[in-house]
Amino acid sequence: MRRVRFGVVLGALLLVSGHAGAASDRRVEEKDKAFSVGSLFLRPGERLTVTNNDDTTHSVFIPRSELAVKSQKPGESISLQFSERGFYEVRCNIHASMKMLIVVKD
Ligand SMILES: [Cu+2]
Repeated sequence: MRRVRFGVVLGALLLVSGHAGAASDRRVEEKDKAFSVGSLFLRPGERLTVTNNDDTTHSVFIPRSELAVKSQKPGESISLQFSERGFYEVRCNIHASMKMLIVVKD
């Protein structure tokens, strides 16, 4: 009986944390010269907002894509839309160590 109860509670916790993640996944922060997540799943057509919470300028680009380099001063946000399925490496043109993988799939 105890085991069953534990299983139910654990299931509920996983569900809640999954929802919380999904709601905040469309926003990424730049802080301490790094993206706040290493990788992210998006659905085709979804937008991703990248906010610069550093005290230095960042300059986002995606190698081998048509996206122009988008510079962001401290406090500024940019919005990226991913309409095509695939893998995208988002990088910073100023800080070579900044990398984030975006996976766009249904
Ligand atoms: Cu940067």
